[in-house]
Amino acid sequence: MGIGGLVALAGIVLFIIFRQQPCPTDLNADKKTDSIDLEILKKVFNKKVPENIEELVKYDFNQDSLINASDLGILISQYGKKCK
Ligand SMILES: [Ca+2]
Ligand SMILES: [Ca+2]
Repeated sequence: MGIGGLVALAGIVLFIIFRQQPCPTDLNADKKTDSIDLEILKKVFNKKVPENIEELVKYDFNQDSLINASDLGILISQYGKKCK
């Protein structure tokens, strides 16, 4: 395979990765953001996110180390939307 083939292949791989990027607000991974995700966020609402705690990092959509109204707002902005 020549360099052109490699570049084409890399492009395809990147395209697939980009396409499969999950929605951060889809917390139960059912490909949409809805009331279930809202309930999940409620359980961790107002918690601080210590560094290196993977469990909580996924709820902190704007990565400000707090799970609060800002993150709720991001979830609401995606509410009812399907993941691509
Ligand atoms: Ca969901
Ligand atoms: Ca946050």
